[in-house]
Amino acid sequence: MPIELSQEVRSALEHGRAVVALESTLICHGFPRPENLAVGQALEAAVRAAGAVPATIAILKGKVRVGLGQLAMGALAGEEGVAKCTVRDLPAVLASGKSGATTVAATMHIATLAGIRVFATGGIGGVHRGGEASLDVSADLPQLARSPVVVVCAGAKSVLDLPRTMEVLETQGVPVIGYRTSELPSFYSPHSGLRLQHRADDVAQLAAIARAHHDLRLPGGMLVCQPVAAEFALDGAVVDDWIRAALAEAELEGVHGPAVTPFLLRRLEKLSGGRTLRANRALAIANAKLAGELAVALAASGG
Ligand code: PSU
Ligand code: MN
Repeated sequence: MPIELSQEVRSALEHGRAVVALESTLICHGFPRPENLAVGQALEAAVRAAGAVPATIAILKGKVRVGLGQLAMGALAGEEGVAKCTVRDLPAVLASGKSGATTVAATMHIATLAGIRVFATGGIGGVHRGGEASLDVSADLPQLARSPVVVVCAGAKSVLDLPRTMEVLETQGVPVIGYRTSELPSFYSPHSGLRLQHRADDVAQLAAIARAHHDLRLPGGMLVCQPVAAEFALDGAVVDDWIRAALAEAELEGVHGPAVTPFLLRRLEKLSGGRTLRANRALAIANAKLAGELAVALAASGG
């Protein structure tokens, strides 16, 4: 198999220790350089501080890498034009011998191959606004129905159509658990107005749900949604105005397909004077920490 585990990740998995997968699209397309490297490193540090081993996943020179050293992460973060790889892109990018950043969907698939069961990210992809006509629905959603990984996120951004995103998750049988909330967070804001059926209020409760999910042998994953911390949260109505402006620009410039999410993130950063970036960073780090704590709790109980 063209998949290389770092020594540290391999050894942790062999000994049943806690490991947390991290994605690389967030590094290559979610944050601008040079801050992206600092974010990638901060996510790994947060996982370590919780007592787990971080496994950042990316394609480097045609190889799937699970666990990047400092050098590899630095090279990836500094490289321009790294391909954004969702599942359908993996075969061609691997065969080309080039590098690629993995989205939530691609990272979930690779984490499962490697035997990793907990994954932290910022926000998942979902049904785009107008998706009922364009059919622009992120591959993250069907992948959540296929790969048995717990994904810790801050919900999905309100650039998406959140009610339809929740409908697809329900249809696909993906459990969605609010962490200390009964409302779906909308990434920059803790609120969306959408109620969640299930919540956990501490890591032990979360681990109990994850264990039950695993024991049931459900074919897919589970989503844990943690709201952004209050001091970084942005007002939902204000963000919505920025989003509408950013979407209008995307339309005007004819941006579509995989370029949409990175384009909107850059525009929101400009429109908010950097506030969306700070919120994004804070929520991703908090998710890495929670994923680390969850992985430690699961490892302590033998999975
Ligand atoms: N959400 C963010 N930042 C990101 C992404 C999502 O706030 O960088 C990335 C994730 O890797 C996610 C992908 O899997 O965008 C979804 O892209 P698309 O909508 O093209 O499927
Ligand atoms: Mn898309």
